[in-house]
Amino acid sequence: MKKNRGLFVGLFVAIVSTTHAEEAAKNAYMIEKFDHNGDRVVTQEEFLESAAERFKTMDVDGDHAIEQAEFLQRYAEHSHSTTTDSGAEVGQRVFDKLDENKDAQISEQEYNQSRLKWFTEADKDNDQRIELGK
Ligand SMILES: [Ca+2]
Ligand SMILES: [Ca+2]
Ligand SMILES: [Ca+2]
Repeated sequence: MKKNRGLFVGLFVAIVSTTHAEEAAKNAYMIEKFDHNGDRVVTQEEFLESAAERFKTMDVDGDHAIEQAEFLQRYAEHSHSTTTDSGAEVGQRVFDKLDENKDAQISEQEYNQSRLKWFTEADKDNDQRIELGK
């Protein structure tokens, strides 16, 4: 992963991170992950559907909140240790970002909000669809 090669590379990537190629790669990733019906377009509906599924899988005890332990457990299972950071540290950072009101759990609302933000950022032409090159 290029962003882990060090500070200078990280800085460089930060500066050029809005290049077209990177945007396209991001969209391709989202399409690969979230396009359920295979039309190479991710609609907001498809996106939120998989967000809801994901939330349910992570919410092991079914109380409609992802506690820190649930999250880190899940994160550790799915992250591969290709970075210099330990999976737990990265997981903790992601958790802190998602847990907006800092009550040590991620509510469905917090989760959906962050997903929606991600979607909106990727949806450059603002038509509620993620497509390649747009
Ligand atoms: Ca689709
Ligand atoms: Ca829970
Ligand atoms: Ca919270």
